[in-house]
Amino acid sequence: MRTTVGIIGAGPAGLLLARQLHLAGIDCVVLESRDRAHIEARQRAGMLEQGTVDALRAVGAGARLDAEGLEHHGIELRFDGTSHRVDFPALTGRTVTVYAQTEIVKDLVALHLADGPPLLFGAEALAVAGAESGKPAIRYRHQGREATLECDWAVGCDGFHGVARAAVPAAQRTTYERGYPFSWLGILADVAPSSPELVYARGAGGFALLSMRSPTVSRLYLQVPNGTDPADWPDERIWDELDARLSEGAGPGWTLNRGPVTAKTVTPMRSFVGEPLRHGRLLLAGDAAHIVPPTGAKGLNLAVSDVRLLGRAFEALHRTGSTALLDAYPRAALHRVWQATRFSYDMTTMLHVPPGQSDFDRRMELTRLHRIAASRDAAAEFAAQYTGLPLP
Ligand code: RFL
Ligand code: PHB
Repeated sequence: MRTTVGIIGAGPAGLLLARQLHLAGIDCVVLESRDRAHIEARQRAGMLEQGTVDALRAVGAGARLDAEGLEHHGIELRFDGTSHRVDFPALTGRTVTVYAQTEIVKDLVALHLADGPPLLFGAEALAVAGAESGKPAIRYRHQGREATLECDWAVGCDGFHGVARAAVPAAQRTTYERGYPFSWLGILADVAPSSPELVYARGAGGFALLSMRSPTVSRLYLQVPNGTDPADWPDERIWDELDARLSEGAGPGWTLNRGPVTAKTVTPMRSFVGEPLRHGRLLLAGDAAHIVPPTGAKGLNLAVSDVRLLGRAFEALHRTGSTALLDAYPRAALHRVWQATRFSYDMTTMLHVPPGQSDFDRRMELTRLHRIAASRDAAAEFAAQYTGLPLP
């Protein structure tokens, strides 16, 4: 098989890039190792920046998002026995939208299958060869047989565990990485959210987050030790711990709504940036290139901003023959990636309680939170990062 742009991975990054290319009249093929049901059910992110919403609308994936997405004007921070609301429109003129990644993937897959270029499910990329030669070739296995996708450009949108990153020779790769001494236990519950906006809480016992998927479905997270087995957390224990952490600092009369838990997973936390984002005619985007801890809600938004830049760059190449925007992609993408990496790191370290934390470090965390509550400038910087920096 031959195409102009070979895309590995049908997560949000690969699907959105394919849609952008298709609308610009550029041939592409998407290879996805899993099946459709699997990628449409994978529970992940939920908070979209304005730029992400705009990008989805621009490719025709905005109808259900506009009907069902929940526009939010702020978040609440609870810490040290107090609560502070960060008002996004007042501080930045922008809002954010709650709409699950599962729904974005469903919307993009439906568009793609209706009139899009080939999207092969169960097609596992094995390796990318020839990136430096100007004729990349993606070797993949589909329906028990090995085949090759020859392309002018290969784009690795295959997530953190994908194969594309490995095509950059080790001697030319630099990896920046940091682990964290805690994980998130996340649940979905069939119960109305207990607050109209997201609540990020730093309780004495650790971090808790109250989020949502719809007016009748809550999404909640708890900081737990690394290596936690979800089986050790029966539903009652989760609700009790969420209640304890979220109630500290809540106003009088606030209660946590409890309901049937329909999903329970543990996710470790990591910051990771792999450079370069380009090797010859191979480009990397989204989780294939970088990972942030979910505290800043940036992973999905970064994946989308990477491919917005790439979509524009391929369009310019197609129209004018110039690779200037493709040449500029790594620098432009990495600027945002590092800002989001710093923000996610700050939010993570400010809101979690690592094991054995010293009294001094605890006071430093609380002092950072108190500064956001006390200073409009500090709150405005926080809000600008949370709602998303503009694309260059
Ligand atoms: P994805 O979504 O991981 O998609 C990659 C796709 O590539 C496929 N793939 C391959 N296909 C062919 N051949 C191969 N060899 C392949 N290897 C992999 C995979 O099956 C998959 O379909 O990456 P993308 O598109 O870059 O999107 C990034 C986002 O998914 C990610 O940043 C966020 O979901 C991160 N993230 C979260 N972000 C938030 O902002 N808030 C969250 O609450 C949140 N929770 C999460 C998360 C990521 C998680 N991961 C990666 C394990 C929870 C989890 C569990
Ligand atoms: C979510 O709704 O899953 C979510 C929201 C905000 C975050 C992380 C996860 O920071």
